Amino acid sequence: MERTLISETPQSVGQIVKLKGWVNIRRDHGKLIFIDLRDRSGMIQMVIIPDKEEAYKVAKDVRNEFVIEVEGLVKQRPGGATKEGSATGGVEIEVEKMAVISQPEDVLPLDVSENDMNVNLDTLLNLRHLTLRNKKIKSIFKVYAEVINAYAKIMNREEFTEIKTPKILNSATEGGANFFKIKYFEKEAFLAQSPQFYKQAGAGIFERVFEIGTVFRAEPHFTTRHVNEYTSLDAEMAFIDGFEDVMDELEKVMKFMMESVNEHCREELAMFGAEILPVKSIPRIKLTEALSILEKEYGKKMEEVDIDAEGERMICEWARKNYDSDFVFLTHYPSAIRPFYSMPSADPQYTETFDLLFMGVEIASGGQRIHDYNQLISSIKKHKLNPDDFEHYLDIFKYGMPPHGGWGLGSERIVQKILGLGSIKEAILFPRDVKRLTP
Ligand code: AMO
Repeated sequence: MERTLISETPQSVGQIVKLKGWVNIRRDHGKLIFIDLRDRSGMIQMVIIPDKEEAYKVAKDVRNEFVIEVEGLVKQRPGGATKEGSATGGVEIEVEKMAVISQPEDVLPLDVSENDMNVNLDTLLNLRHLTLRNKKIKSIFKVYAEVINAYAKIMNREEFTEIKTPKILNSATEGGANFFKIKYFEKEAFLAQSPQFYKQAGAGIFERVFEIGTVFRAEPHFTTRHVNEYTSLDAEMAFIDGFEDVMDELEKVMKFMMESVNEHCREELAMFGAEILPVKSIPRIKLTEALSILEKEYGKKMEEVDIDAEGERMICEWARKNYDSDFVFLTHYPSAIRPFYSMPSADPQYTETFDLLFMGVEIASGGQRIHDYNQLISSIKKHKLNPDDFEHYLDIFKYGMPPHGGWGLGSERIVQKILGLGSIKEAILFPRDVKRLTP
């Protein structure tokens, strides 16, 4: 008999089906044994009665997380209602045959059958292979997959070509100190902090490129929004008239992404009590303007022209109040705090760059890039870097490069914020932080 998926059982009422999956939980009521079976498509309640002697014998030894195979009759449940804490809804299985495929070697260190698992972050991550089996925790990654999927879909629709760029580099892309140095045969190399140089090269070839790729940051701090390895959703587009074009495009992307999650992840959003506001026109505010709003409305004064995590939270609160928007662009960051490749504004103290904030946190950075070879060399020098270290990057601009710009968008922060997760690490299957290289 072919395997039936749990989600397909409502179409098989009155028939015998074969199911395979994990025992989510087993409950005994008098002589009856109830098992909630879990497979990739859902969960279903099964009943084993003593009359089915062989199946009953097997069921008596079955515990949570056993992998089993059953054959049984699909029956309409009385009232057709979903029983709280159990499974599928309208149907259940009256088991005829049961066999154990695989069983845990050890006593389970925790129970993953609960709807809300009350464990601390360390336990959640230390026992990741197990905790990820929990329905609610697993559902985070359904939303994650939808975010990635939607990104690829909209980028393709907008005629961006998907590229993959190297992650082992001979120089640090973003500068600063947060790069990992590695031993590369006889040389030293760097792990890519972003695909910046290569996506710009891509824009000089394909006009429009995007990448979904792993990047590495040697951030030494513990925060709820930093990890040392994350998946960046990058884009670069040529023939722009200014960095407004880049923001227009990113706005389209965020709108599509939020609509897709809303449409395809209803159950997952409900589990987290999450609500996504429709994305309208995203307000664009100069950083200097944002700083005066912070000072006037929140009594917060920054020492420099820059914004910190608290300021970002406040500005998002302000945008929600004044624009009914969970998103806000901050624009025109000072050149001193932006990478050397950023295009200067008419007032060269500032740059044609932006950050996109979402529900209190920065999720993307981007802007227009310098495309003139000589201007780029002088910007490298102005940032106290050595043009000799950027020989191959500079080659991109030697042979005709159109005006271009793009963004880097942190995929995990989007999911963290949509679902209201306490830490970004909850939105990563196997996260890496300063102390964590396992599991
Ligand atoms: P930036 O360094 O601002 O820009 O990074 C872009 C976005 O990546 C995410 N991000 C992180 N997520 C988790 N952990 C981290 N340690 C971390 N660091 C960054 C954030 C951030 O907004 N090349 C430029 C982008 C560009 O201009 O195209 C860049 O990498 O969501």
